[in-house]
Amino acid sequence: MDCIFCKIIAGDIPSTKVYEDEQVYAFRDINPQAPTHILVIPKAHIESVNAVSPENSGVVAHIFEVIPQIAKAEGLTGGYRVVSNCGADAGQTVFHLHFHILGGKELALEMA
Ligand code: DGP
Repeated sequence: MDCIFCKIIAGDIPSTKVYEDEQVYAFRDINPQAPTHILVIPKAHIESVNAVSPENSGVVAHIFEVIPQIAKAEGLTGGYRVVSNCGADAGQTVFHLHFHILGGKELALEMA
């Protein structure tokens, strides 16, 4: 499959890993928008939030168990933001479900 994030999971494209287990992979964003900018992705290819279903939503729940562990390990004691862009209008550029963890500074409040 021609998916950048599937290639990262497979090790065909290098990445800076911050967490991995059977279901989930997390790595540093190549174009950080904050001092800490990590992407958390399911190993199974899911296109976007729109493709989450009863059959695959277990991994999404698992991702939200993993995110606080990563935030703690990264020292994001002051808080952090979790973002998933869904579709072109939201600026989704990689069509493999991913959650941005942004932190390490006081983030702007504008959401749109
Ligand atoms: P989004 O715009 O929500 O689809 O975010 C995609 C993010 O993926 C964007 O912040 C840049 C990041 N990204 C794209 N290609 C690569 C890559 O090859 N390596 C890493 N580490 N990040 C990537």
